[in-house]
Amino acid sequence: MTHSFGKPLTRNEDPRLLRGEALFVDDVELPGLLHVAFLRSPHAHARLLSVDLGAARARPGVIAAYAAEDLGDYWKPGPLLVPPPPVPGMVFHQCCQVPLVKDKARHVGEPVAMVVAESRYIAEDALGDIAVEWEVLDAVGDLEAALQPGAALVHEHLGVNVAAKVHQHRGDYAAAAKAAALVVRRRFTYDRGASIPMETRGVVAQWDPRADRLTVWDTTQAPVVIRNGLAAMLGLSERQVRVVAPNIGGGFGPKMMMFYPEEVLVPWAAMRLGRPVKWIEDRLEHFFATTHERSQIHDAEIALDASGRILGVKDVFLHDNGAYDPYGLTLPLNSQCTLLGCYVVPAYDSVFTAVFTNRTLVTPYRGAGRQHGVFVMERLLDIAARQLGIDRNEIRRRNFIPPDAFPYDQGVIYQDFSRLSYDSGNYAPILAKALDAIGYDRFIAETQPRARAEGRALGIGVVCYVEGTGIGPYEGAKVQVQGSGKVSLATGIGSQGQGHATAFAQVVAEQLGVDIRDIEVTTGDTDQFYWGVGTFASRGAVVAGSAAHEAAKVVRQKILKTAARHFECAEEDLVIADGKVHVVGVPDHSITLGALAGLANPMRGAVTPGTEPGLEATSYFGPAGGATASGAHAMIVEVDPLTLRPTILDYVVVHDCGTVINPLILAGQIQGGVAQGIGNAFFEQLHWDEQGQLMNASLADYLLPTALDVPRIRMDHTVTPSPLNPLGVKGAGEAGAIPVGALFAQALEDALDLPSKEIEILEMPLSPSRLWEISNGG
Ligand code: MCN
Repeated sequence: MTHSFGKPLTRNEDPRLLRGEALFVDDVELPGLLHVAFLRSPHAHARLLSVDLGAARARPGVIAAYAAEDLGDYWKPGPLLVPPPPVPGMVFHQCCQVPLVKDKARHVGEPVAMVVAESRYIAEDALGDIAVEWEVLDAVGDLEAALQPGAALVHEHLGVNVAAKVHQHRGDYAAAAKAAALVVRRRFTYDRGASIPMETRGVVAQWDPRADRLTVWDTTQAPVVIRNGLAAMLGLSERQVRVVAPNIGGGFGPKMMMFYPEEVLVPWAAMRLGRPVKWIEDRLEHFFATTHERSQIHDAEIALDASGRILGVKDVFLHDNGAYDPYGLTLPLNSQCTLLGCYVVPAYDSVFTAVFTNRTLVTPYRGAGRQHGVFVMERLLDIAARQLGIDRNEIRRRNFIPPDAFPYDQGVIYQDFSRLSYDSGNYAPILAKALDAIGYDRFIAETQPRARAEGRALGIGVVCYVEGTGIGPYEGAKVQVQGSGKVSLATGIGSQGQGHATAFAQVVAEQLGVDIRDIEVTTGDTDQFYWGVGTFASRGAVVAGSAAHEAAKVVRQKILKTAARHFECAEEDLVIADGKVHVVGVPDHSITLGALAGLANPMRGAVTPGTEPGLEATSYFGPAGGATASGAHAMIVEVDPLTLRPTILDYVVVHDCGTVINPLILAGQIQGGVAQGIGNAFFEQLHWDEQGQLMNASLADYLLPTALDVPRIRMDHTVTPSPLNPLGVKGAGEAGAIPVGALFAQALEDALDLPSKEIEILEMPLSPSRLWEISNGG
């Protein structure tokens, strides 16, 4: 058999992407295509008094202009995408975004009016013709001030800015704190960043009156969910809507949001006008209108005995929700659950308050709230280790969940609404490998003292984390052997650069014995695969990969059955390899899979009762629970004593994502995640003024790491297969990004020798100027 599963094969999809031949949404050109521009609120919080579209409508080349009242019955808030978790006693207020502002704008950039014109230029010019009267209100930005009596209200009818309050606890934290030899209490803050995919969002929609069908090309991570939602919102049947998510230049979570106003308005306009309509987000719009992530304030404490064993953790935190909450509580719930990390925490008491603010909405962004939990826990452990005089790695070792304790029940409700249970793991070898690879002992004994003697500020950091991956509910896959001998595989998830076309082909190739170059994978087209959920939570490999495996297994059986009839032999005597089947020991006498597909779909005679024509199968896979990946990141950093600019001298990732499908793709995923993590830890931060105006909404002002800032990442893996899926895989898509903040904080503290001055880094992200203030006691 041709084995490709587990091999570092280059990606099937790359040649087309590299040659610039791949279809992205903006490449969709259709006869009679119209273009859209949106008038957006310039205010963070303002009552809309009037909108006058007269002059815009009169501009030559403008086909239509719409405000909220023009939408009629189609004006309604979008759906709640993720219902609140079943945590007893929780509070949750649902306030979903509307397509166009009707009564008041709740963040800068919220769409107020839409102009459809013969070109984008004309549409943009017409925005200047629209007269809007506003009554500007106080903006809610600061999380703590938002909860004070008398604060301006984002949603007046609620009477508060509380979007949700969720308390989860197990064990008796008060007793743990009372019995503790040490209790460390600190305030940690994690500030907002934007997601900056190379490709911004975009939608093209076409209504075909002959077929009564709507086709929508959308930069979405969840085409099936968009199809279903659009059908409901536009009064169509699901069969009347086709959503295609073609090649997408990065999604990272925000393109999972369902629905953005533009995603509904563009198809609606295409149906109403009977002409195809396109909207491509520009970068400025992206900063205001595409979801953000990150802002949280944690007041956390850890109680330990004198040997450094954790007795309990308490955390009270605020989460910035932005102006609406269609995404439910996924983010703060992830923070709440991921804080527990790789450790035995006998008592846990955590309560979060999600706060409405006059800022852009938040949805998951690579890591999806997990960064915060890891940052808080790893920082608490660092501080506790220092105060107890225990080595920072040793305190982690002493608290690791032991390998024989899995499945490990964490006793809290997770984002998939099940009780969080780690399926498998073995953390000590991961930490040992990371320490070894980074040369920890030698660095502490020799390198750092020598560097300090030379006046150089070198520091080392090592942190551990878990990543909840591979959650349900399900994905499906259809595998089909064509008469040409080529194999097709279709699944309902979309791809944004993860290499699915190759990795899933490797899964199928393992069963069907074909070259992966002969397997054509289609993702993100609802006409190709009807059911699905989406690409998020590092679930593609686990859930869609397993569905592909199951479907390929059934096709393999069909191949064997058909070939056994053909050769008049037992199925057990057959070998499938190199796209052919032969009887054991007679490789020269073979039949191709294509010929077998023909036999399975005969033009004469009869198909045997109980047999289906063709060599194809559709299977679904729904995991019983998430697959918990884990890892350790280690870094050596040098800080310029004058500018406080850090340079990463070495970076090591040791990672366990169970069985690996393609080590090359995995390496790319980790490398990309770390680069994003570095951005989030040291470069990317959104700055707002008191009126809720975003001050750095451009790539000149919002800093991204460049190739010079991202080092070569050295990687190693351990393999603890997941018992919850047939491949034993765990996800890996977010692992690179999750622990980088915690790692930076530890390594920078070490480099600047801050503990000797009793200075701690308790916030993310950092910058040279902020580091200067912190190290000078600010
Ligand atoms: N993989 C593997 N072996 C494993 C695990 C994963 O070979 N044990 C491979 C998979 O087959 C897949 C890739 O690694 O090709 C990522 O798989 P997985 O971890 O299952 O993640 P998803 O496919 O669900 O992708 C989503 C994940 C998330 S949540 C974010 S955010 C993210 C990420 O992937 N966004 C990305 N990686 C990204 N990469 C690119 N280029 N662009 C994005 O938008």
